[in-house]
Amino acid sequence: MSAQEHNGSVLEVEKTRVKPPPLFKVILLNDDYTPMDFVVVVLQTVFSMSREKATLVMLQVHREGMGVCGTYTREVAAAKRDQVIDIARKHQHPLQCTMEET
Ligand code: TYC
Repeated sequence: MSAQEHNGSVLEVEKTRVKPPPLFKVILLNDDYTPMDFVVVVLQTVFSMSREKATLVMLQVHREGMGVCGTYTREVAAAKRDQVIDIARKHQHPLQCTMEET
């Protein structure tokens, strides 16, 4: 903190800068059993993707083993990861989802 003269009065200048929060990728993992249509609906529901975008991401995961669904702050990423895991479990599919700092 430093003092500056301004219009005859002394102002304290706050120099502390807050760091931007760390960001986390939510990553969807491939498996051999979860139906493609189910994955598309999950991506549309949890990540607000269009059907077209969700289909592209699902196919990328299917072909390459994993794919990024989006990048969020820690709490939002964790909530979305948990939502995917919960919906999959409820429907007895082995779909897995994880998060990783960018
Ligand atoms: N590989 C699955 C199948 O052939 C489809 C799938 C895609 C599963 C993406 C999971 O994250 C996933 N039915």
